[in-house]
Amino acid sequence: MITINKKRFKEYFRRKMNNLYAQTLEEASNEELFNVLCYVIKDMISRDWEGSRIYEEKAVFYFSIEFLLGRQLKSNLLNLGFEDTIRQGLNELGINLDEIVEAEPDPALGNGGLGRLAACFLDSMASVGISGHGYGIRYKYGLFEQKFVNNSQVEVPDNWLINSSYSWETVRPNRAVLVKYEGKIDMEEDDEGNLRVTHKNYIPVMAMPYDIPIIGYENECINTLRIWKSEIPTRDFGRSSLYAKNQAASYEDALKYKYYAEEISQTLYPNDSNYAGKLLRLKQEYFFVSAGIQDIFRKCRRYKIKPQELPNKIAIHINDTHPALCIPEMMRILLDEEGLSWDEAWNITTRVISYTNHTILCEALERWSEGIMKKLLPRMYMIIEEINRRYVNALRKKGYGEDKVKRMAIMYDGEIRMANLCIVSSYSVNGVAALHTKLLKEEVLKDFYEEEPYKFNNKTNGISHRRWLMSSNPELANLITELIGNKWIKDTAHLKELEKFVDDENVLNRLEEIKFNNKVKLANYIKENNNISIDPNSIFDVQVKRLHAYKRQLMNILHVLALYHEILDNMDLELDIQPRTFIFGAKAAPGYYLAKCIIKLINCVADLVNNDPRVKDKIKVVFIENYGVSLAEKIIPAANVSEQISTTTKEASGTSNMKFMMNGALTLATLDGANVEICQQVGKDNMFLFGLSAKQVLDYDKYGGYSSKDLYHSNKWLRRVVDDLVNGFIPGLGKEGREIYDALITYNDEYFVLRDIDEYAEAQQRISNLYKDKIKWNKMSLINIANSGIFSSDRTINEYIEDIWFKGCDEDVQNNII
Ligand code: 7GP
Repeated sequence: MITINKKRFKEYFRRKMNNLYAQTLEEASNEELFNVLCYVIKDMISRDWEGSRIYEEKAVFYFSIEFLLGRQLKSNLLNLGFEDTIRQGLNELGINLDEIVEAEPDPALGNGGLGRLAACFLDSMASVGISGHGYGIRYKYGLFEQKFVNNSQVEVPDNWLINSSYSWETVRPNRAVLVKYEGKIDMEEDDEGNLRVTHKNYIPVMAMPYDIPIIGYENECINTLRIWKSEIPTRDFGRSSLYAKNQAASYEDALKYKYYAEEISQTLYPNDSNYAGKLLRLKQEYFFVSAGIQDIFRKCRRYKIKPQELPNKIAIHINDTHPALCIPEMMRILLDEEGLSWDEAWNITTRVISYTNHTILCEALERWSEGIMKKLLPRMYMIIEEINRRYVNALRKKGYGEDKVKRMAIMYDGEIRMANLCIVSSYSVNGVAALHTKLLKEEVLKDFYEEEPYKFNNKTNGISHRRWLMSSNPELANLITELIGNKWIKDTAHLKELEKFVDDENVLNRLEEIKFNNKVKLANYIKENNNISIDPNSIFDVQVKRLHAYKRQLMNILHVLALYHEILDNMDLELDIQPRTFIFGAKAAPGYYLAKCIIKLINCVADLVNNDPRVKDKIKVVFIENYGVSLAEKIIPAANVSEQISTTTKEASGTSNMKFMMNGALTLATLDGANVEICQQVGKDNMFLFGLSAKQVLDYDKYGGYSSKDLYHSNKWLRRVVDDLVNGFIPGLGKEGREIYDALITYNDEYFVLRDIDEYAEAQQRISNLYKDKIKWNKMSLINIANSGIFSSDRTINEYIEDIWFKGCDEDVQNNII
């Protein structure tokens, strides 16, 4: 058990400051204080961290091209149980812990949902106490920083490693591995008739591992997130490092080679749910996959685990298709290095690898051109080709028509379809919410589901309640513990006990008070950073997530515009409008023009509404710049309304919906993604539902029948707000308004914004009415908190462990296709 003593901590802290910076505490900046605190904590956990690298049970390796970690200090202190002692100790040294917390860089090594989920999963794997580790990329630049210039988004590089290192990480040069690109594959038979595969003339890149400790909640389990940095080989990897010597004959060549290598881990691709098909991205994917799989084999060899034992000893999980090359890379090592036969290698690989799908949007499905794969990764290409050949043969043998074979093939028409590769080669394929999994089975992956139904399963997403409730909303967490004891911390199902207090006015008032305090804090932040005054007594109505047409921020802002008209039209009547603050936070992918136009629209409407004295502050619009994990921790505890308004069927799960609910916000939602399950938990009377059903959307998609133009012509208020986009009503909005208008009218409103907006406005009206009844509102809020326990990522991870990772795959249900 790691313990801490205040007096010794203070002494150690002073000494460490002196060791590292040769200065006193008084001279140190907040950044330096953070670094010192971080090293002190690392020293304290080092023994447990080392110990956790020895496997007694099955180890899980979670491969993800993104880990959106957020700051680690507070969450580490919480999990170690050190926060109070360290806060007091620092206080006595004249240092404020909260200021140090803010000095930590926020590693934004992810875009949104998928990357943040991976971070919550690491936290939960450690907290439920399994040996579960992450593999990813140490991007030099994380997700860009967002600035607004003249109301438009401008991207600034996120130089989070400004001091070239990150205090939580430990670099391990002796664990560096070599990743090979390009070149050519030679196959020779040796004297005994065995095929020997050699990769010649390749370009070697060194993968340097940086380890970040992942600390479990009060359980001494410390796992590792290992992220790789790309470099030119600086140590001897045998014959391979010859490349650097021979090829880099001139200074210019040497520079080119350095650039080639370092570019790989330079930047995170800023696309959320969108596939770009860039060569560099494929290099990145192979880079961390190859390094990780080699690393796993090195560990297994060290522990004398034979290849045949792997399915009982390790589980490899691939987070979406970006790490799909785990499959051919594992095959390569088993075939070329371990000397196994194809059938043996295939048997092992397909009992180790499991796969999660995160989206059904077709623009997100990865398809690599065969030509690119063949040139960049010749051995991967050969192995994928062989998997495909066997698979297609097997399908034909079953007598399937060419249409079906075409749909299911891994390689078709010059392209490699990574989702198909993953489905064929994994023993488990899961969606991330019940509705999403149903759509995978019945629509998107129907052929595969019919073929191997037992592979498919659902794992509804979850969030770390430690970060998203205990750490970001301590007042609420304390109230909960005061009311029901602390069992809920280790098992969130206990939150249900809060329902006992649903008629307790005293408790309801305290809930309201806590929410109010959080709102005041957020209002202060907004005043300081956006210079907008907002009233904490108004409803805080929040939509924070990536900007994407399917998430329909557009519907939200068009409704604001409609409210604005309503206020102006009825000035003499002094409309009884419940004061509202509409809060947005969203980054758009830099190349996503429509999304950027919507950002501009929101900012321009904000200027218009906030500066019109006739509005008398009844509505305010705030677009908080640079939304990310750290801001989410400030915003979510302060929300009254959670906007989860995607076009039904398009949002696979959503996870902010769960965070808001757990913090007592009421959800305004379509029955999409995990909103469906939120509704099952709280009942439809405790949220605000609207919009098309999944079936209606699917029917429109299949059979047509929707005309946004007809709606536009038949609905007066709709026509008015849509016309505002192009008639100069919104100052500062130029050609962006036309772009949005065209998406809605000329191109028939792909995401049914105009189709759903009437019902959305009605639901908003219900919210306004209900907010007047404070007791009722607080009751609903309490019911939401009480029923949010199921959305802890501990529950999700336990399901992955039980149904996938530790269960593994019986040989008799495995690859009965090939
Ligand atoms: C997201 C889904 O859009 C979101 O609904 C889900 O909650 C989240 O994954 C976690 O499962 N998908 C992505 O972020 C995504 O596809 C590609 O990103 C880089």
